[in-house]
Amino acid sequence: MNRSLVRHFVLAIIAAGLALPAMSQVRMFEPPPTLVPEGTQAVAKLNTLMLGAKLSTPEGCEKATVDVNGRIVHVTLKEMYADSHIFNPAKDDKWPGHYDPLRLRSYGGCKQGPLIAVSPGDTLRVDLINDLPANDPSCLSNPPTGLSLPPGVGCFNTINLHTHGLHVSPTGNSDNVLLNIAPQTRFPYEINIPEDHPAGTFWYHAHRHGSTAVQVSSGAAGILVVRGNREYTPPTKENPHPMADIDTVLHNEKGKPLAEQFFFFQQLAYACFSNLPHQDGGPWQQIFTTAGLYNTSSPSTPTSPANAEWTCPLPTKDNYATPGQIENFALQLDSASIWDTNGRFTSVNGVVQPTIPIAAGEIQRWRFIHAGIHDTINLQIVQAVPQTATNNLVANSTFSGNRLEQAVDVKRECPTTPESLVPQFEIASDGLTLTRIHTLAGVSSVGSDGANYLQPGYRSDVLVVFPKDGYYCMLDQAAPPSQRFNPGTGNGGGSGPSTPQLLAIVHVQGGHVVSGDLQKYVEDSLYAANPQLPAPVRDGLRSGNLTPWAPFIDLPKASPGEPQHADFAINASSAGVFFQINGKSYDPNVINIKRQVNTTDDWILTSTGEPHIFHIHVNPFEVTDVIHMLPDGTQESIFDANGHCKKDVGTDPLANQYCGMWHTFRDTIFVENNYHVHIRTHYDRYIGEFVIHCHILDHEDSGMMLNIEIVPDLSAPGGGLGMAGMKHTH
Ligand SMILES: [Cu+2]
Repeated sequence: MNRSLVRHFVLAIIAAGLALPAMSQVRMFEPPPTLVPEGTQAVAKLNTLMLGAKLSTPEGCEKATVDVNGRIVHVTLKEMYADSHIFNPAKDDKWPGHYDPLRLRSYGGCKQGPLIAVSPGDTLRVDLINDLPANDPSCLSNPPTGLSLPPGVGCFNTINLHTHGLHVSPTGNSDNVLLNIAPQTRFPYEINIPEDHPAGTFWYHAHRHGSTAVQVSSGAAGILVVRGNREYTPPTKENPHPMADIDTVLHNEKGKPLAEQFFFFQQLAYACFSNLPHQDGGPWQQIFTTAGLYNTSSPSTPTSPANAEWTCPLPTKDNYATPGQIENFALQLDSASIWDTNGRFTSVNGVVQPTIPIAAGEIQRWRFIHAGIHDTINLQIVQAVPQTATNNLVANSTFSGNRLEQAVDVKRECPTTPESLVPQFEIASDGLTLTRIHTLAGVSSVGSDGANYLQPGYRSDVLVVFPKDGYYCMLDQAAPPSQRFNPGTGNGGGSGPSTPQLLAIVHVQGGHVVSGDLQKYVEDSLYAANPQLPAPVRDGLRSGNLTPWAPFIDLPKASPGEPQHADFAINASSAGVFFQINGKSYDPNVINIKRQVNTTDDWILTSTGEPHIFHIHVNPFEVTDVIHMLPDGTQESIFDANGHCKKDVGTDPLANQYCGMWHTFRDTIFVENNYHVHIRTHYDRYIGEFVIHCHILDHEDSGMMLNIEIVPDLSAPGGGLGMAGMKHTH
């Protein structure tokens, strides 16, 4: 640690001691950091854009800037190391107020980047400043041995920016993830959002191959919301499905927009290292845990430091403890089980287990964004048992201890039963409005049945309403028993925690009691609030029909030809472990798939060995079917003729997360073993080179990615690009 780092660290300790709340104090929900535009014209526009968003300047945040001038939204965004803190309820945490110190690479210096709001037709300009140190040992041709970097992983200070889910150009200085923005340089992005772009919940994150997981798991990610004000207009012969935005329907009878909240879920995988001076092989080799120092020689036995919770001791002159950092890919990220064992908590807008207030009977739009890199979040909301003066763990937000210790309290205070469950009324997935409200409800012996299954990269917009006063728990339900991590055997991991985890507390107070069916209450409220709609359209709202506001209904049949394939597998041989799609690890110099613009393809997605998560840039896809491949060789759709999950779906408890996806449009999808996920996509409008990859981001960095190029004309020389063979050999 050099002198200026020591000074920063000391300042961080002082800040922790003086400014942070005590352990027993409720941590209030914080909206995401939001930019304040300069200039009156800009304020006027942003006020209409950022409905209800509270301005916030969380500690540790360096101000990014935004300037709105007509249709141009100009954001200056710095990726930098910044010091901040995060709550850690572990009993042995020694930091004042249980706030561990962090030093993370992030956009704007907050634990997440600022919320960026745009409208269809806007130009989003982002001046991305790479303020990370130029001295980057992970980028040397011979990196320090202590980093144990797998092939292709490294250059942790080289960055770029991906607008996840946006339908924009993937080339030049638009949404181009093949760029390498070097430390101490600046890059101007110019992203033209088409006039016909759907409104919805999107996000942005670092996507430079080899450093994506390190950066995203440390906060180089933020919310990108596209707001729309296109009112319903009746179809015409020329335009059978005019674009209309669900935003124009989500208001009360007086026209006041429904309050909305963003939940940006992060899995900040920080560890505190013991960096000995002049250590052989460089720093970042030893992680403090409750079972001693964890390093690459730690065994995989249940009692090993490799399976123990990470700790952050107060620094002394002998322990050489660092703040919480993300610097060692192999130790911190590259494992299906690490998030379940490392003792870290999934945070919401940078806060661990915050409390969010809401009135009974108030319908709100909650926008969930899974910005983690590896672990599923099985999101359910349940009513807590009544809180009293002597029994007030939920009311005072004083669940203490690690996740295993908290699990006992969580199960007692937040029981998951058919009676306690609060349904979620999903109106959009991956930012795209659904054709009908998808009700997430129902509890089985698995506990997570009917949960909102959020995989890394997913977004889900839900309407929520709480029937009466009291405390409610937002839970990350446990993975199904067969998928839980089992130390020592190497089984499982990744599909959720091994015990239910508390994500947030909802405090319902005031308002009015809702008795009876909550779905009917929500649908009737939407009906009552929208008398301007033609009768049949308005009537549809009363039965959950959102088709007029869904940007996509059904793609026409695919163009002639064989379907495309993406088969994910981790292949081990004597030569090493390879993360591959279609038997190949990522090679930036190869175009793996070339297709023609304005054509439509069917794709079949498969995973071998363990599940992976398919993500494609630029164009969303339609889920056309999910086929179960039975051991006897027969194949069976999980859906019935009406697109509902068949009753007996699966001996595989992970397959139920496809229920509700039939013919929905998405940009990211879970691919379970022994299932064929059928999708259809139209390569609309944009040509150029972009990527398909596993959204388990440590898999992506390790090679689970391929290049696809969309060309003007497949049958023309060079794909019709005019300069055949200019760049790539095949
Ligand atoms: Cu994967």
